[in-house]
Amino acid sequence: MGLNFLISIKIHGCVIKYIMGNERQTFKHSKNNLFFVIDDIMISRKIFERFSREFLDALDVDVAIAGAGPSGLVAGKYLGKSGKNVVIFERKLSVGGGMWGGGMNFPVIVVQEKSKHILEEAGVRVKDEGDGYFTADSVECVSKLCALAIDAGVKIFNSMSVEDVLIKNKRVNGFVINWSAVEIAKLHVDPLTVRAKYCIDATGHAAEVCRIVERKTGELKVKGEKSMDAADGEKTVVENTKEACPGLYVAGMAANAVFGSPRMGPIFGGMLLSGKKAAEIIMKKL
Ligand code: 48F
Repeated sequence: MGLNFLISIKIHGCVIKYIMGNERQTFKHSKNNLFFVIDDIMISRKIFERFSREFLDALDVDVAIAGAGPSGLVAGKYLGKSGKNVVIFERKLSVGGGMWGGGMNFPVIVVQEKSKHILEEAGVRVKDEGDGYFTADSVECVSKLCALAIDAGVKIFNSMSVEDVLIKNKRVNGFVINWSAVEIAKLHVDPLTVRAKYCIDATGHAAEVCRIVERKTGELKVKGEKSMDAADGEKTVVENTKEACPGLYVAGMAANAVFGSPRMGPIFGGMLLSGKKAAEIIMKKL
């Protein structure tokens, strides 16, 4: 509520009503019609006001996730669905990480029987190709996994990178974030900090958050991923989904990078199951 003034002007039979003050809006009355007249500054105001509200809500959360690839989106979805306050920071403008391109840019991914339910819960049309192999359209997968995470209440901030962690009592207690544009332009701009009860590194092959912890605290050793072996990679990515150091969990390809297991290419069942496992472990602790 604020102080508002109503200004009413009649031009060529049209009554223009302009409300000045906090509730600023312009309406044009013409005969029985009411037209909404767009104010450029109101657009800026609405964007900034909503962003501010949502960003304030993200400053102190249950779970903060770095990376909105398949493992991060799935972890977020299950945590969000259980009522936890979850935020994902994604460096790029787009979510989905390495899922969009399927295999070598053929926009199809492969999943196994035991993981296909995660795609089906999102409404993805999974095709049985025989012999235990199932396929899905990679663009459909990203779109629907993202929609499911958002519908579960997860807030995704794109174009924001995790550049450090918040450490308290030798435990990871949150992320230090900055605009990706600042990072890319190498501008000397100090970041902001968010607190989280639990953090997940879902940054993919680079395992960026774990590498930061390794470099700055020495508490963690990132072994580095091994060459392609789909069978072993798919098994180990789920096994490796765990707490990498106090307060910080790893999911997806980051888990195999930290614990020195193989990559697996465009079979995504392990990514989905890893995201789900990370969420389940953290849900038990919250
Ligand atoms: O790479 P990505 O898709 O990770 P994932 O969930 O899935 C791996 C598969 O895509 C594929 C594979 C499956 O067989 O091997 O590679 O493990 O998604 C990681 C996301 O994290 C973002 C990055 O832009 C991508 O969207 N990311 C990376 N570093 C940061 C980050 C960072 N420091 N801050 C924020 N986002």
